[in-house]
Amino acid sequence: MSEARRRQRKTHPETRPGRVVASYGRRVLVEDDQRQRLNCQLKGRRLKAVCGDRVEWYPDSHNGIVTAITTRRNELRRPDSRGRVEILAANISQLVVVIAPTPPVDEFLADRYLAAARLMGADSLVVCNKSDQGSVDLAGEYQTIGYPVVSVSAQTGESMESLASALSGHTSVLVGQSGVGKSSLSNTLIPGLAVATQTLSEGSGEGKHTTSTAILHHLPGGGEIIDSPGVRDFAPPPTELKRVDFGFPEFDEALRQCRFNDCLHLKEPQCGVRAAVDNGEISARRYRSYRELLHLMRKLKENAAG
Ligand SMILES: Nc1nc2c(ncn2[C@@H]2O[C@H](COP(=O)(O)OP(=O)(O)O)[C@@H](O)[C@H]2O)c(=O)[nH]1
Ligand SMILES: [Mg+2]
Ligand SMILES: [Zn+2]
Repeated sequence: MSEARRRQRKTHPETRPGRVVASYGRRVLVEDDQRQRLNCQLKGRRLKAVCGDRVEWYPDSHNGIVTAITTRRNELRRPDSRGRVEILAANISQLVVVIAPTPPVDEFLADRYLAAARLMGADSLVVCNKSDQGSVDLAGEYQTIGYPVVSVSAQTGESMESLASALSGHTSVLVGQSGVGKSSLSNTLIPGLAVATQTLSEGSGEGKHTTSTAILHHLPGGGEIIDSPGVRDFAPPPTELKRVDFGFPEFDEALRQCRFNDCLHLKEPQCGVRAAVDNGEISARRYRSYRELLHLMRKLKENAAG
């Protein structure tokens, strides 16, 4: 019997598509096409689902059974303290990097998030929050590079409609340093978020662990946000050294001029990127950020190797 035939025979007649909107180990919350949410069990030991997964499931007496997970477009991963990779969410289409006048911007961190977005195949959006406190130079720099930037205030509500429209049609995740206003923005964008989070942790009886679980929310203006403290604090996963430059879109043109295909743009002769830095086409600050990220990836690799 062919593999396809075997699978066909085993498929439950009521199998239908769904979306994982929260995951609690062997138990997941699945949403159907009518946006009804119900508890499901994962069928078999080998299935592992995360928030954002597209799945196949069928209803049984009380809940549902998830039988398959559709191939992921991408994964939001984070290396944990022991160097293992934890998958926080899947199928992200847009990473929203939040910066603000206060606390002082960690420029390297913001660059790193934007690089991670491109490396994982997601669009990026820069949100400059706390516009009531003034502007941030880095936002202008990002605009010059070509990143979309919106300036908003979660406090006064200024330009929140522009943000809502930039989120519509996307599955987004908000990231950024502590204190920039990610929770405030989420609470403004998602009516009832604070209440929903509380109810979920009470209902599951899993206490503190549950509040760090990623949850997918629909936005009133269209689009979805995957939210949790865990995903907000995500760090880019280890990346092949030669791929790090892909995280800096304004290098694209210049790196085609490098003499060597495996040029890391450090001390190699005839490097197009360094030439572009010298003549001002690439900012020296972004180039330093690139070198810092390269250095970080090298260290992560060494740690992983033991
Ligand atoms: N002035 C001003 N303060 C804000 C704004 N958004 C958030 N805050 C404040 O910034 C602090 C950190 O916000 P929070 O949402 O907890 O940031 P998070 O750590 O990124 O989740 C809180 O005291 C908020 O009240 C804003 O648009 N303007
Ligand atoms: Mg917060
Ligand atoms: Zn080079």
